[in-house]
Amino acid sequence: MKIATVRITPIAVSDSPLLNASGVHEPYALRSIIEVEADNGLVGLGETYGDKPVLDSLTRVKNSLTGLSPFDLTGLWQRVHAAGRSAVRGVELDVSPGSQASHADQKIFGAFEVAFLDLQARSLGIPVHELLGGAVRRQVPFSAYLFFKFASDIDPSYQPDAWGETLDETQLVTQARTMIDRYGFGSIKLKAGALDPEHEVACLKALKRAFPDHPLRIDPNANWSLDTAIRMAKQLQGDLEYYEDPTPGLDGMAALHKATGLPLATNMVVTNLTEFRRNIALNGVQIVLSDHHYWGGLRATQTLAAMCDTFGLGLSMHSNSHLGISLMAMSHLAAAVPNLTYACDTHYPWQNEEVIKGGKVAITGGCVSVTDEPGLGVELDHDALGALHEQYLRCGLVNRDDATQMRKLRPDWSLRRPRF
Ligand code: GKR
Ligand code: MG
Repeated sequence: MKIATVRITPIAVSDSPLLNASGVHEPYALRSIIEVEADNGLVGLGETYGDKPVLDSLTRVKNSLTGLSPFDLTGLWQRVHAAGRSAVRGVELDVSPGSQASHADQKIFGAFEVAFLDLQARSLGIPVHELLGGAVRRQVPFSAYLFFKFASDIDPSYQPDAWGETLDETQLVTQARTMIDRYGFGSIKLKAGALDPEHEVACLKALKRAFPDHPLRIDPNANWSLDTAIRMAKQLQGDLEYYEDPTPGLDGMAALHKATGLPLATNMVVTNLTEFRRNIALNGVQIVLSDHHYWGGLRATQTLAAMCDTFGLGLSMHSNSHLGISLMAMSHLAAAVPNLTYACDTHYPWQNEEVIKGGKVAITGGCVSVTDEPGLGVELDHDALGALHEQYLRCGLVNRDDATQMRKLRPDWSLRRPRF
């Protein structure tokens, strides 16, 4: 079996005005959909970031893959390296590690690796979780990912969303209740770093009162100074499953852990093995959020999992806005990683559109099921793909830029990190 054609299709997916430390989500989230077609007609699927630097790199690599065996992951690495790193420079959004140029090769390799693995598994008639060594769980738990947000009518460029505004305790508890009723999530993550920290902590405490049995996480994306993070920690003692990236830098996180003893988690300061090694020396964070999109694919994330196991760190999973191909890649991976014991993050409930046949993947009892269907178990809906590609061309966005979007809505807003 040899690769005959590779197709990369950029798409834009409607998104809501979700707030974070860098500003607000734009009306569309950008993704790239990858199809790797073999000479026997089988197609492997992948999904990754849709920002221009990534798209350019994917496009540069894709033609060099023709003729390669989809089992030849070493050959894939060689072709990614040969295409060179320079093309991936561009916008860097530090709440979104995938946008960092330092992860260029891992990102591009990982995007194709998922499609190669999907193709391998399809050709063997086995699911990806089996290819990865076998499932330890068939139901993969995800957490309710809550955001402060504006109502969608804040600007006509947003599609109407039924979530409404979420800026206070009551609205946040309502958002949580809707998500938990709809999807059955058993744990909650609050995206913070957007509003005043005292207010965000009061909101988290309202969640604690409303959902006393749900483990809670708060993630200010390093928008709190060390002093603020310590002050908030005193109020949060006992409320948190883990405290995710409250303050900038590995040294800051190490000082915070020393001062508070709270379990700290990150998707910002341990994003490669060099940072992993430094973290062990500093005891900065105790839980690493994996993400195959920038760790270099599914197998590299299994290596990260083994490293966490060896060094006694916890393992969870990070998410950015994504669709079902990414969700299934995350789920097959999580199914095959024994020490991934925390519910994974997912933005999936915030997206209404899909590119896979049958529409949205079901989340039931807070979990995504992995089955024995070959590969990732999903097929591309070409009509839906075409429509979302048209949307990409129409919307005119080519890079994620939450700060510029915030300034459109709040002209006096400026980006400061840490803000609080
Ligand atoms: O979508 O606004 C967002 C998130 O803040 C995302 O960009 C982060 O990368 O979810 C992520 C996180 O856990 O930091
Ligand atoms: Mg995070």
